[in-house]
Amino acid sequence: MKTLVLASNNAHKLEEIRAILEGMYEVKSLKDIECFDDIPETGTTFAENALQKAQYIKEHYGYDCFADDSGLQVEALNNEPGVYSARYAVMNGREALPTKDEANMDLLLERLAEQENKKACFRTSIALVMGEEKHFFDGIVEGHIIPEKRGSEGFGYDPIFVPDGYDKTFAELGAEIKNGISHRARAMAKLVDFLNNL
Ligand code: ITT
Repeated sequence: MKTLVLASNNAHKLEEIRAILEGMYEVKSLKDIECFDDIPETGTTFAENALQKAQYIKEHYGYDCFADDSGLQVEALNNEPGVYSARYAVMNGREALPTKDEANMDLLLERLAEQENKKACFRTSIALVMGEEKHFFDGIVEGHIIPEKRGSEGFGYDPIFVPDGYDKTFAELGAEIKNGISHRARAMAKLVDFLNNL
């Protein structure tokens, strides 16, 4: 069986993609290939960051590899927080309190309070480095930001994001619905489709 490395240690992402590619590819994590490096992620777009991670593994460890990078873009804030979604509050001099996710959402809600346009989207880019080839798969889910947090499922900005076509946040809708329409699910489906057709 062919081997692909997923350049992530996120157990949830790994489990999900392993189940989908079962019987076709053996999917190894960074831990499986004994990579404990601090892989650089210095790009200004999701695709650049994803490629940087996947290429690093190909160059240093020799495996074909894919990596993803995701985040939230808010139209009225010049597409902030974007590639800085995970570090938004801390990068702006805030403490990650009571949690990193709470601090990120609080800052975003503050900055958006005066704006009428609440449009936002989540984006994922996946980069696949296979032999000499590079391929990209993008996923997007459009929606808007609400002024208060609602729901307790999911992670990150889920409690303040309502996807188009729904009146509940991702944190209220839960995993089953979210995984059917999310940016990550859409990008992953394109990757799987590509691999199935090789
Ligand atoms: P890796 O170790 O795989 O890099 P990560 O937590 O950095 O994991 P992502 O690159 O997928 O994950 O996402 C970066 C940030 O964007 C994440 O920390 C969240 O704040 C936000 N984000 C991404 N996808 C999200 C989602 O589905 N729901 C809510 N927030 C999300």
